[in-house]
Amino acid sequence: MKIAIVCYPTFGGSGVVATELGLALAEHGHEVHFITYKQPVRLELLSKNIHFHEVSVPDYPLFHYQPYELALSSKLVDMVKLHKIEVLHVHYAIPHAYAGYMAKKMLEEENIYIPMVTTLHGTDITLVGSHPFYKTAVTFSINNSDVVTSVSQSLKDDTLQLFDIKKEIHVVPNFIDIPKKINPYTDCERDMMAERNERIVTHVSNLRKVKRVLDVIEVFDRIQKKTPSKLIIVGEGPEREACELLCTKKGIEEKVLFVGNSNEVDKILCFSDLFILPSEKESFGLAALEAMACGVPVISSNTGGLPEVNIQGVSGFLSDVGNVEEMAENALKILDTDASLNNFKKQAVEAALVYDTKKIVPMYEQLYAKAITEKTNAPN
Ligand code: GMT
Repeated sequence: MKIAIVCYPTFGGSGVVATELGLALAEHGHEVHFITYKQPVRLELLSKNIHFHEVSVPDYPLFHYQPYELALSSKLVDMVKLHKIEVLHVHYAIPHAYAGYMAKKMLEEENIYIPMVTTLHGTDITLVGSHPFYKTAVTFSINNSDVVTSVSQSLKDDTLQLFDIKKEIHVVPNFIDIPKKINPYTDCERDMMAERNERIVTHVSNLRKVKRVLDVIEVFDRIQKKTPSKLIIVGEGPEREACELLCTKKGIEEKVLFVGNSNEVDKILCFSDLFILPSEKESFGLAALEAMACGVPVISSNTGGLPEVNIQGVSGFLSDVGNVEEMAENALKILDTDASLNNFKKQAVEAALVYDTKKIVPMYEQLYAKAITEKTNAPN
């Protein structure tokens, strides 16, 4: 199949999933065209099956806001015609599903009928999309997609509750290429980060309020009082300064490393002993799945799709949002002895296997094939 993927090219989970999907589809022999404003961060190699088309929005002084949707829909039309693309897969409803719909309509004027698959990722529904400023357009875009998928059952439930949805929503969970994650590094540079007797605790996110990074510090503070440890915080975002201040206030600044955005998350995870994700909302929690795939047990909140990923008492533990005391107690249960830690590490990998690329990507392939057949048979 010839597939166009529209996504955010940044460090966010939706862009990561879209990129990994494109790479897996290309490995299966499909021709994949990424269409976005920048080459996606995890897309390092272009190849025979992988193409990248940049959407440029020239600055024009009349525009207070540059019209990205307009440029994207025009680019989609041009690329579909040029490369004979058969299916559009847009990740994140805003504004991608809206631009995709416009592209479909423009193509129909030329008797080209192309199905659009929209994948809902979370914040496009729970945080931004349900805002009254966007809700009408988001509802319209979802209802006018040919296929709608959500990355967890929890997100499907939220979408049905928040919007008036007339389409079936297929749950296609996020995934990870587990074999690529198992022990990919021989030179774990653990010694650069911590002493031999110290446990390494990690958090990866975009450090937005919804991630409750201050809770990470609170949990870590309680851990480090009981067992020698270091905290590594990966990512950049608006909460960083408040986190640094809290570390200083608690006198633990020497034990907390802020490493910023990184392309070496796997490397950091390979020497981590525990991952903390105490988010306020999380439709899936790809970061938790990545940690588990690298053999890192997870302490998380029990919000949204996290209970579908992190299994209580198996891959880690879940607590109510904000219950930092319980999170710390559970963390210490995991870190208590080498035997308990090794057990949780093993179980974390096993729990992650449910979401291996090999199991999930065929679900998308089947949806594409069905959508293409239906569109070819009965254009509307
Ligand atoms: O919250 C983020 O980290 C970014 C956001 C995004 O849009 O990229 O992540 C959302 O999509 C990810 C991939 O499907 C999910 O794993 C995250 O749980 C989800 N974030 C939220 O729901 C807050």
